[in-house]
Amino acid sequence: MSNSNNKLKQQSYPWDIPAKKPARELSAAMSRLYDNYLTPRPEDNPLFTSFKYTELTGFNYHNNDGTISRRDPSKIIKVDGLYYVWYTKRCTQFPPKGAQHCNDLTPSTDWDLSEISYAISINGFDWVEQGIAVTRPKHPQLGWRSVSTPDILIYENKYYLYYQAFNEASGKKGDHCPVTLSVADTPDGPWLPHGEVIIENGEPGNWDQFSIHDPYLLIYNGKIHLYYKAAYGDRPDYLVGNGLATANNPFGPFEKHPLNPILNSGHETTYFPFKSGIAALTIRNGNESNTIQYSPDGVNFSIAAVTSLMPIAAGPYVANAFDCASKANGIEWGLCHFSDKQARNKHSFLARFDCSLMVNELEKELKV
Ligand code: AAL
Repeated sequence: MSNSNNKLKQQSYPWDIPAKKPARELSAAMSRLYDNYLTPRPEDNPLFTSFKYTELTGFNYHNNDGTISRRDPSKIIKVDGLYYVWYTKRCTQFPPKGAQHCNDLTPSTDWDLSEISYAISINGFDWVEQGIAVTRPKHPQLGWRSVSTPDILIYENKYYLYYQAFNEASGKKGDHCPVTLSVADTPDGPWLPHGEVIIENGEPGNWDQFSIHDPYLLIYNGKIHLYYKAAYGDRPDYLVGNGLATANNPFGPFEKHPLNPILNSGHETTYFPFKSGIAALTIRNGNESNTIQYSPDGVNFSIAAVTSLMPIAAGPYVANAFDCASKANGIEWGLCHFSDKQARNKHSFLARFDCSLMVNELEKELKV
């Protein structure tokens, strides 16, 4: 390291933090600094980051009367040099009015009466909305009331969109819905709905008995991994867990992991291959909100870093989402949503986040 770098490091720390846990007795705080995080210095911790946000072009930010909403972006994929993202799009005559006052034209929540739209970009800042990928099917087919919160899987040259499918307005009994999927030969569709529930809710009394939300797909060690969220209790302080179900075929059967839930906190799901394991953004809800977690096996997660102002419903660009053995490892940007929650104009809009969660070059070369 050059002298000037040394000087900078010395200046940024009032005392020296050795890389290895010292042999002497330590306070609880100093002891967990070595035990609970990837490295004691945040600057050396590849899973420590802050986040910055940028407005996007192409999404008509200025229609703020609550009748148009874009939220819950999928992870981003790159096909033939173009970035693709899918997201919940609501375009209704009226803004959401709650479960008591909703009807065929008036949504209950921001994601009621929604469809799944998609957009493309060459730089991740300027997007061109392409239109609806998955429409609401006719009553009483699965998802007739709303389809929302998509994520993408590429498997053996086909594209699979997984999403929430509501058969009643969200909020009537709870935010209850299962997950289904549509399949296409190209990212531009046409999308053929499978029409069936792809993961069953848990048995009565189980943590995931009411909903399977936020499907998030990776291929890890040759298996399709579908991370999901389930929640119980009342918003906003309700309990949230994330679970894992795996399959050898995009249509299932998906087997829920016996250790579920595998995260005790978090809300929308954001996962990515990191080193030889899987990392997760644990964004809000729960004792471990505002943390970035790492698991060596995709199942047993520990806190790797604590951070703040995390992207809501983050859909990162994950270069190796379907090939965990690839050299590109980590995430640097993605899309997320912000919500305006005022009763008269409830809606959400997409924005870009940037962060620094890449395995560093040296580690990549050493294949840590
Ligand atoms: C989001 C997601 C799911 C929920 C709702 C829309 O933040 O967790 O998609 O159902 O809220």
